[in-house]
Amino acid sequence: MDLFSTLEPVAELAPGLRLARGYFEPQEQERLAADIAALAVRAPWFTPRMPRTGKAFSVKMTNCGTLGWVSDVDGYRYQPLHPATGERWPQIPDLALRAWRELAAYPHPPQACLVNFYDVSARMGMHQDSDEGDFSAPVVSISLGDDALFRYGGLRRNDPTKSVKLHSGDVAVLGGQSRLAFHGVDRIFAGSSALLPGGGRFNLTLRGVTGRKP
Ligand code: MD3
Ligand code: FE
Repeated sequence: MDLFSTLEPVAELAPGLRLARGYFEPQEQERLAADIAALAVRAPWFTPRMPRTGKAFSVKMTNCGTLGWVSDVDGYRYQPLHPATGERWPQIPDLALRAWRELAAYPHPPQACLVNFYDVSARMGMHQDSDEGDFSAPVVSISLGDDALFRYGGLRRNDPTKSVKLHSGDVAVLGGQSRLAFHGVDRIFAGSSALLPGGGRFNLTLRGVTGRKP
């Protein structure tokens, strides 16, 4: 029994923004990382692009669940099929669903799980997660692999920001007053974790999308 992780509190970083440090034990992190590697064989990584300009994101993405988030020149949207294969997205891994059940405080299972892969040079600019029709569902974020420097602010782009380092196994819940807070990833710390064979970071975000059951 790992007393340290058992005693680690779920910290509230801002109203509605909770961080469960070390929620997943190392063995569970291994299993979830393997699930994601297998998932990415069936639903290959794609490079999202900015609407209008077509500029590529540095992060690679795939999805699991009923709906997946995609972005291309036509815009951001949720869709039931992979943009390249035309197949439905694979199921959300059980361990990720367990985190949602234990931490989301929401009566329905998630409809979407966006999976981001950051190589050590990838970043994500400050943005709001506002493509979901239902903001009563929180966003549950799972970090695996290298540490990330995460930045979050308020409801306006120019509100002051704070930074926090996210480690492999940490789970953040973005709900309540923080559900629409601006946030982004400023950097990945190369070599900080041995979980992913080639280094880098996976981030899973579980989401409700339509306010209906999946
Ligand atoms: C807000 N992903 O895919 S997860 C996204 O780490 C996205 O890949 C980021 O933003 C990532 O839309 C962040 C969501 C999240 C996690 C932790 C937070 C938002 C947060 C901590 C504080 C504030
Ligand atoms: Fe986001």
